[in-house]
Amino acid sequence: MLGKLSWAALPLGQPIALAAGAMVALVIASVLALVTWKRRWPFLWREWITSVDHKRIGVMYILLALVMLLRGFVDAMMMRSQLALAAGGAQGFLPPEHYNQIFSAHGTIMIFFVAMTFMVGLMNFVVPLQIGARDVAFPVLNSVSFWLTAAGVLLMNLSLVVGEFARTGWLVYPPLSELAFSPQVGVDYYLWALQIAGVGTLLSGINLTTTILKMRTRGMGYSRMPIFCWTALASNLLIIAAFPILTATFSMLLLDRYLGFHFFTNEMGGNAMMYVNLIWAWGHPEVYILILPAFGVFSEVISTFSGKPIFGYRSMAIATMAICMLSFTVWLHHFFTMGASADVNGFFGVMTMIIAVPTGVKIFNWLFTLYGGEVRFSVPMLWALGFMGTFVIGGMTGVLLAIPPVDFMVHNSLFLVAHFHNVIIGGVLFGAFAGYNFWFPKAFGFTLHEGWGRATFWCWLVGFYLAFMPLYLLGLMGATRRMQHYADTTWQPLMLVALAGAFVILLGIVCTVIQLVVSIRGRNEHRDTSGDPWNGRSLEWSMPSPPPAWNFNALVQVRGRDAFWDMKYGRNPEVQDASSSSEPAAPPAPLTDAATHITLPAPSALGVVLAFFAVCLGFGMVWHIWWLGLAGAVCIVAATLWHSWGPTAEIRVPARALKAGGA
Ligand code: HEM
Ligand SMILES: [Cu+2]
Repeated sequence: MLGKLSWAALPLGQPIALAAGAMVALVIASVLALVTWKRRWPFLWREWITSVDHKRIGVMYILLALVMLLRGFVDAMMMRSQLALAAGGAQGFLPPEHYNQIFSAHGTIMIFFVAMTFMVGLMNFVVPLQIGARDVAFPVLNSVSFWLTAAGVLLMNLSLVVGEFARTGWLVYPPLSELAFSPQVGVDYYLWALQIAGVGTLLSGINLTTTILKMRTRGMGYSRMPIFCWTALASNLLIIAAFPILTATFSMLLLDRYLGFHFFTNEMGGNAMMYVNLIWAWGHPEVYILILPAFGVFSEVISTFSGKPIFGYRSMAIATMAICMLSFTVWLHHFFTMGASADVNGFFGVMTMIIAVPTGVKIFNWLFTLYGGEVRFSVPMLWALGFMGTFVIGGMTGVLLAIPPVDFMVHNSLFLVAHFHNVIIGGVLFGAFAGYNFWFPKAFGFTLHEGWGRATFWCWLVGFYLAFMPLYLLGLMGATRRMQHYADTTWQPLMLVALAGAFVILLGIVCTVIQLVVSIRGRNEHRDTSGDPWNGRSLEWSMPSPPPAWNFNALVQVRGRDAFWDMKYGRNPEVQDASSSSEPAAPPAPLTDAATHITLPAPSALGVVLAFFAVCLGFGMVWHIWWLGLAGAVCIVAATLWHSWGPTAEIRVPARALKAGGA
């Protein structure tokens, strides 16, 4: 009846996991109790859980990412402490089988549920506003995407208390992840959680791509889209192209594990190297899925806080699309040591270095945007400047790794760990924080506290350098990644510096939380009544903060780049492009589509219902509770059909209600 599930699945003998599980359960229980006590369930259900408003969904994605950042960071602190202690004969406090789960969970959570989730959240919130649309192309599907991501998060975190997580690293390479070497449920948790979340991501990619292609307001030609929309377009095209590869690869591994197939085993014609190729055919585009929207955020932030249009708009858009294409031609640089010929390695090394060219173009464009601008050092701008220095270092060590002979020396070492944290923290995470501080007032109607924002930034910046620069040295000294202890005690001082750095980052995380709390409590002093706290340039700043559910009372006609700047100050000669010269420079005329009413899709429970059944499906399959898995699958299909053929619920907002909404 319960498959492999028994009391033995609970971590009763592991005090750390038990305490962590109890803590999480306590926090969740108190939140639920508080909501019940305050009688907020109807409100939460109606306004958030079933919301199909892209802005609310974006906010929920970001909240989820911030919570998962805490979870992933706890893992990081444990690993850093372990490695600070376990030198020479010492074994530290984490036994190997536990340590292996921690680095696997850390990597998986940070990539899929922090970086990815944060970026998808930002794109959801911002893109429709910037292109002048009322919502994404498929609002209900958007909610489904979010809830499937949340289902993946829940399933993966369940492994903390029921069973265990994979011990294989965040990409579960076979043959280690095959049944013969990982007979427990860890790899299954990983696979089902990411399959479910991955479907959500793919749907969201389709949704946002369609939105950008089809929902731009009148006059918003491709060459007038804000750069963030260009990067979002590139990122979502990559999602559409890459995520099916991930799903197919995981499906093959699932078939190996559940039905005795031999795609990636060492016998019966299986080939583990095929897995490594496939997973990186998704994996390298994935890093650009993450970094491109961050580049977009920096473009918006740098041009806004320099008071200038972005320098080299056209080259920026072209560089973005070039990176998008090239990202599919470099995957082999992740396994130069696997045994391809020198020619093959050479080809992929050169292709990798070529990507540095469009990236360099971007860096220079940002520098020239700053040059001669009236630069304001507000919090989002600090993140952007911190990014420029840090990311360049990370990029350069990346070029080093792209040289196959060098990679043979430092592959699988802490040098590599330093490199990818250098680009992921210095690029994606800094971008996420820049965007969070930049668009927060738009979402909630008040700005975040400046002082605590600055403190957050400096802690992360200093903490990052302290925590990761030593890893470059350690890597060159021979320290490998994924090791639980080491014999060479000369490594220990650098490990201690890295631990100190992690503590400084911890301070940064504490500052983030304080910043949020202080800002919410002082929201009346920090009200943004103008809707345009930063003297913004694109359409999202043209409406009140927070925007009404329908975004625009009247859809606008766009006559050039930096559309809102135009509306405020008239045409800016610098941003005129050839295609617009024939149009008269009249003030933008609102289109009167809202003469009688605006139609909005009604809230829908489909997303949360599907997520519930998806968790049943995943949990059932992980524990071989076949009836539960089957029931989950059948209910998913049934609920989808029921929704598709059911009546379409809509809300009509009459025109006279719009005046209250503003602009
Ligand atoms: C915030 C501070 C962070 C610290 C102190 C930290 C620390 C670490 C450590 C100690 C490892 C294990 C290295 C080893 O195997 O020896 C690791 C691995 C990893 N980290 Fe982080 N990390 C942080 C943030 C992040 C972020 C933000 C991301 C991505 C968004 C990330 C992604 C990864 C990945 C993918 C791995 C590889 C896991 C594996 O080996 O399978 N980390 N990190
Ligand atoms: Cu790569």
